[in-house]
Amino acid sequence: VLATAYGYPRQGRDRELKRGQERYWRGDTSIDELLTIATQVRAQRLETLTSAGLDELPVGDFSLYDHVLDTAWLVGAIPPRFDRAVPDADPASTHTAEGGWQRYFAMARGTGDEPPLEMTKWFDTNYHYLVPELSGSATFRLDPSKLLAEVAEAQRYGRPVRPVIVGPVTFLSLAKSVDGDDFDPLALLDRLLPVYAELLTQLADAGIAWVQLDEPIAVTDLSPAQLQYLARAYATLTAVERRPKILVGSYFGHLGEAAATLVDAGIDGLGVELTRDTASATVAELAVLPRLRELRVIAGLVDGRNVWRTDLAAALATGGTLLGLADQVDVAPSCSLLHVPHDASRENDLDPEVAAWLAFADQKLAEVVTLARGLSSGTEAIAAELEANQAVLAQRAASSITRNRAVRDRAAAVSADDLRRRSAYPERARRQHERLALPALPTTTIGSFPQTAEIRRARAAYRAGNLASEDYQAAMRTEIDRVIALQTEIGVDLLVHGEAERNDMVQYFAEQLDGIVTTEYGWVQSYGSRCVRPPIIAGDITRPAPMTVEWTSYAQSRTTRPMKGMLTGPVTMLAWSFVRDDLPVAETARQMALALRDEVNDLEAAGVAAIQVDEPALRETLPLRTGDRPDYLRWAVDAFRLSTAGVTDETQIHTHMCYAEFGDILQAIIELDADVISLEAARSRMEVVGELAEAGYPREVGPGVWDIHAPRVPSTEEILGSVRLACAQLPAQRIWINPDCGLKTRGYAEVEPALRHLVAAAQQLRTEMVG
Ligand code: THG
Ligand code: ZN
Repeated sequence: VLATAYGYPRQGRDRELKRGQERYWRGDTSIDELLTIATQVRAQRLETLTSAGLDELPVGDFSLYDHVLDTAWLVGAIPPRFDRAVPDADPASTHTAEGGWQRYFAMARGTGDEPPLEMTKWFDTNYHYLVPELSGSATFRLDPSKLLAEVAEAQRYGRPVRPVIVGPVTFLSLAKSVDGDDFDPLALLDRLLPVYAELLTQLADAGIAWVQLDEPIAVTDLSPAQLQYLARAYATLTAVERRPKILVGSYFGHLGEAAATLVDAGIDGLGVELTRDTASATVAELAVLPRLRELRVIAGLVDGRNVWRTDLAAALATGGTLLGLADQVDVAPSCSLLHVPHDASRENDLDPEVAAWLAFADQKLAEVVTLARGLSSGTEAIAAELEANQAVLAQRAASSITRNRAVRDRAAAVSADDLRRRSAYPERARRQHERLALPALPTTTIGSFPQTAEIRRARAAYRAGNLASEDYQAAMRTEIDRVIALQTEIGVDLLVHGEAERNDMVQYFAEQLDGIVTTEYGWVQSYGSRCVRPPIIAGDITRPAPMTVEWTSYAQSRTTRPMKGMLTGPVTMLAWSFVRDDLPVAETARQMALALRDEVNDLEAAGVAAIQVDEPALRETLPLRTGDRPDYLRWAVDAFRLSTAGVTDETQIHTHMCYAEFGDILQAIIELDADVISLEAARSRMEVVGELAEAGYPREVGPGVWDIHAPRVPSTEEILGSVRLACAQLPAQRIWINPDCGLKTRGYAEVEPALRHLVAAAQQLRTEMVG
């Protein structure tokens, strides 16, 4: 029984790589300096993996931007537009050539003229990958330089090395057609497979015994055609004469039918997820597999995407069941450790009780090694570890942090009435319109205003204890005054206070809620060089004091125009945090919703007439298998409604969503029963409005008319065009005019003119409506 892993965090313990990347992109260092930092980070990783005691080292998971982009490069799937954008790069150039790197980063970040590859969520995680672009005429060509160099580097550590590569079916399934919707990139499989075949031979020549081809797409609902592609791919690859043994990696769920398809195709091994949610399904699927006795199985017994210590005894029991079934059973985390921070022992400010429950990447490696030892040598060999583990789990289960009687009682008492507004929308709308007295086609923004260097400095100084509380308050109030004055002067109808006091929209609330801890060093890569520190929901959630009421009331006191209260919704709070594994997530959502409900009600009591509860992540945590979706959408919608339904008819509830295709969840969006929803729409030319109209969306909507993710200012004409498009599909009385998303990443140089254009468009349309 070997201990191994599929991947490890790649930004470096102190985010050295992030700093190196950003310096290089700014033009402050050469590519050689960046590559030197990358080499040091890889050495640090290999050091960690070997000294943790792994018997077989994963390699190839490191990346200077994204592993899907690396796969595109590996197989030569470079869109022609980037050949043109970086013409100096020799088309055959490898990562070792400067021109090659320029083109690589052009694909990741764009150039002056050429937008980058699209970015989207890696399955249901919080990691974003770059979407490969393929046309029907795409050709492939192997460039294994990066992988082979990393293999050679890892082989110096004296242990077997197993390259981990995105498999061909997953790669093509994640790619996007640039030849319209009728072209399915999977049709390119036969052209792609020879490149993978050639790679296998080169890896064999490099002394590689096992290669891992990851096919996480196989844990989603596959069509019969996709299953056939999977069968064809692995029948072809296993037929390659000179090759390492092929292990197919899967994670984020159980394999279903795909398991038998893969094994029938002749693969030599299978990596399967066996964490608490999937263990029983996976064991059942494996038990009936043909040829299981000939296979190597890597058992993903340690949850690779959450931060809790594993129940070692339970994992050993699952592993023990497998030992009777497969030829060789090894142990690993369930997926790459990319999704968790480095080292829990580094956190100094955590409640020591909670700290003992945590396992980040380094602690997970130790658990994997312990489990492998227990499975090969018997439980006596790890008696001390088991005992310590049981003590921690028992302490956690008995802790007052994980069970708060009052919270449990309140959650249990939630009734259907608590999820329902007092009146139906038409009556609410009448009262809200009377109270707010806004013009037709009202204008508003999504909440945040630019976070200037001055604001960041004040916040940092306050946190470091170098700015007195009163001085910080004064600085933030001055900023609020400024933002209000600007909106008033421009003529925005429903104002916001600008959120200068907030860092991250999830972290800000997490820091003020009990039952949630935040970390000092718990960085996780989000995309490229960008990282987040997800809060950790450790126990039952309570709100010790109002969180936003002071700031919002102050802002409202400074203007006669209505001010919108701004909150992050319960589903997004969970999606962007590490959630508990000792309570159903629906229960945690309900606790979060109750805390937010109190905040919403307090804002209302303070005289705030419109309250926005953002749910940008509602679509992102949609389960991968369609069968699991209704249940998720039920509790997610209920949590939103529980947060917002406590107000009177006169209080207008807004919500906001972005970064997603909404098509799959239109019905859920309607069921949220928000009075107004603002949605990202500028890039797709208001497509979502048509979808909403078709779905019978009965309330108000603000389709974004300004794509704030791009550094450009839309003209009044462009905005007019967008609003006219929207009004052609839904009644103008139900349309709002607003940007796509918050403005915190933009500068005032863009925000001011863009808001002026937005208001000018609204005014012109109102005149036309009267005339
Ligand atoms: N907050 C949280 N999670 C998120 C988002 C968010 N997940 C999805 C999406 N938004 C991810 N987008 C980003 C955008 C920017 C950054 C991170 C994720 C970012 N991070 C800073 C960096 O790496 O330099 C660090 C930020 C910090 O100091 O906290 O810029 O909005 N929770
Ligand atoms: Zn947004």
